[in-house]
Amino acid sequence: MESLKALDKGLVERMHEGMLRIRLFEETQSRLFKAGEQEGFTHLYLGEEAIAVGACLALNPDDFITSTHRGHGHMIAKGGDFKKMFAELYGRTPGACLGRSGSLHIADRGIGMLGANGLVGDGNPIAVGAGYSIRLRGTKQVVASFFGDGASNQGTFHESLNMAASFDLPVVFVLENNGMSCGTITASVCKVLQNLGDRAVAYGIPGENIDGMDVVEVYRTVGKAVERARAGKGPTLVNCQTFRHHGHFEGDIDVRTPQQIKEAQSHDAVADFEKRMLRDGLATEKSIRERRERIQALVDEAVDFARGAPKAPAADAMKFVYAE
Ligand SMILES: Cc1ncc(C[n+]2csc(CCOP(=O)(O)OP(=O)(O)O)c2C)c(N)n1
Repeated sequence: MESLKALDKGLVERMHEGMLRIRLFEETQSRLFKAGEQEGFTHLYLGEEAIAVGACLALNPDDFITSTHRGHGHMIAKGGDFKKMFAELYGRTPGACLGRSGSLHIADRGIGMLGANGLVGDGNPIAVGAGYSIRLRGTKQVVASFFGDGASNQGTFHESLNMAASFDLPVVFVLENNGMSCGTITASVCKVLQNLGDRAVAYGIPGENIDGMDVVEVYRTVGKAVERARAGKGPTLVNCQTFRHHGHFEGDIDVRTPQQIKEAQSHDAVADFEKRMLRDGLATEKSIRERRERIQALVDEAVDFARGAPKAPAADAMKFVYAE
């Protein structure tokens, strides 16, 4: 793999830090959820870390993202706060959405995270709306919309890309192509799975097909698309090939064979990046271990905070449903 030496050392460290933040948060979340500590569902981002981190490092703090049912990774990469996130997953009042959303609709407008989404494919029209608001307000912001290969077969994909392209809106469509849509192997319902970026041709916009396991490739490709969007030249579609390490949600019956799961888990964006850092003299075993320990301590502190926080009161459930 390409040397990391040509990159700024600080950038390499932010890439590693970002992916580890997601990895350790999600591994912990997997354990807690399976132990029955939280209600509802949780869909993990494990394995796909390089996409959220590479894409969000190409954004500015005041840019926006829209997310999916697998949204924790996106939120962390955009600067999400562990305490607010775990409190949300536990349904507690200091949560990012006051404990009302749980995992599936977690959002934080303060960092430009417009929301995870229980409806597959519905982040894209929200991103187009945000892009339109940027146009109306005359700012130089950009929106990155994350969505899956399953979502790319929804009608909202066509409507969103067509509208964003027609109006040259500042949106980057980041397709996370893990080849699965719940228990459906997407290749069985889609003939162009490996090259979903080619669908951009239908909208007259650039399309890319890249290795979503390489944080550097994601950063560069999304970076180019962000620059184009910021310059008023319109949207880009970036298809990132990736692997999800766990089942569709925690506790489901993974339809993949043990062999397929092993194969998926053998592709590891974090471990590969660490090997490159060691090879290129940008980290030592010790510095990697210390970074892991530091981040894990922050995760554990956030879990303790969430466990000890008050539950969102059921009597308030209807509050904030309508703007007052
Ligand atoms: C509109 C809608 N249809 C169906 C579902 C059920 N569902 C939840 S996740 C999912 C698969 C999504 O696959 P993909 O977009 O590839 O994302 P991934 O889970 O692979 O990250 C489906 C069909 C839903 N939540 N919303």
